[in-house]
Amino acid sequence: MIAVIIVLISTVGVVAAILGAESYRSSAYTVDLIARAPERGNWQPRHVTVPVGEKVTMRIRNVDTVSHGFALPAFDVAAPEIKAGHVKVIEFTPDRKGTFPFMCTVWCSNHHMDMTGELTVE
Ligand SMILES: [Cu+2]
Repeated sequence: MIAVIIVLISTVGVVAAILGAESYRSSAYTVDLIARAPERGNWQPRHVTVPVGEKVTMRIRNVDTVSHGFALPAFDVAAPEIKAGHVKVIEFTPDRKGTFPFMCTVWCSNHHMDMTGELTVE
């Protein structure tokens, strides 16, 4: 019993250490973005604020039943197709302040054109 507990504790320790190292490595600035067609919730959040000059890691999770795409033209970054249930990670460093649109690039529903959001760099 004690041996089991010791094994369990050391396993948890290793996992925690890996997770810790992982979050440290992408510590610059991480944004989690959920993709859904407008009638099912749209981008979540629709407004993202990041600091200028910092590397941004964006994790885009498509929790929908259809494919979506992501484009942030101002900084020339995109994830052309994110299939249902998939996650794409993109990285970029915004070098100027302002508010810039991002949008879905896959025709995902009749409301596809409303699948937009804004990135504010400050
Ligand atoms: Cu879409």
